Amino acid sequence: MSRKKNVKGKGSSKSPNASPNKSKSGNGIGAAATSNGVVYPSRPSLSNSGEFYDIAFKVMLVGDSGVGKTCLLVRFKDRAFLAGSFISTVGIDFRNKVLNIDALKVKLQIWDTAGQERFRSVTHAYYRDAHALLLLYDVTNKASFDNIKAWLTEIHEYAQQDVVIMLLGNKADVTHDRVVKREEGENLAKEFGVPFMETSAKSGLNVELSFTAVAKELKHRSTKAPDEPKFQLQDYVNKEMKTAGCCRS
Ligand SMILES: Nc1nc2c(ncn2[C@@H]2O[C@H](COP(=O)(O)OP(=O)(O)OP(=O)(O)O)[C@@H](O)[C@H]2O)c(=O)[nH]1
Ligand SMILES: [Mg+2]
Repeated sequence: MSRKKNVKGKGSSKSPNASPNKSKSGNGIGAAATSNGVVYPSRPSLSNSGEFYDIAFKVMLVGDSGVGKTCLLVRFKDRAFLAGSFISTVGIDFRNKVLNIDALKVKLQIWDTAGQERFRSVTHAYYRDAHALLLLYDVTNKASFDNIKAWLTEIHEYAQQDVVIMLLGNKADVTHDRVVKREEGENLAKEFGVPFMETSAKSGLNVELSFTAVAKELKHRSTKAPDEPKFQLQDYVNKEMKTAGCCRS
């Protein structure tokens, strides 16, 4: 991802849904039908990156400015870390990535929002189309953790009721400046009934896992037979997760 400042997704001609008011079936994802907001192409479709996919979902990264949303996305998409000076996102941007989930090609269209207060009205408009939200705080920034409750209130106000939410405590690679304990994150997540993980965009800790887990949950919801048991997102994450100090990428 370019670190240049930009106001909308990478070139509105490439944006599948530059206007949040467009219908999902007309958004260029290659959709033929939608159900519960989930996009089903009638046949495998081609994403902007030239990759075929069977099913597509929108995921949004939200949280205070500086918690590492852009870095998390760049780590996931490009397997790189944006070190150096911090360039705050302006408005909203997106990247696509196709994952292989249980023999299906699942395209995640990942929206990277600006955490700064002044862009809040821009990002509110995108919430209602999101199938999943990754809500980040920074383990070295107490205020970003304290603001999680306010973010959840905002999410409940603007997002779909059944949106998948996952809480991520980012920058878990930092040891000496850590001010939020892992247990505090776990307890907050339990209080609000959302899955939780610590991540590091720098080391790659749990980055792939956070997106894969969400993709699995969304894929399972959209393809599961009525008598099939629900996918247990937190159980899956607990099984796969590595804790800070170890090194899953
Ligand atoms: N140590 C460490 N630093 C990180 C990590 N993730 C991000 N950073 C640093 O934190 C700063 C902010 O990262 P960004 O990804 O730009 O933050 P953001 O959440 O996108 O901020 P806004 O765009 O303003 O909302 C940058 O200087 C990054 O290098 C991480 O996992 N570990
Ligand atoms: Mg950013």
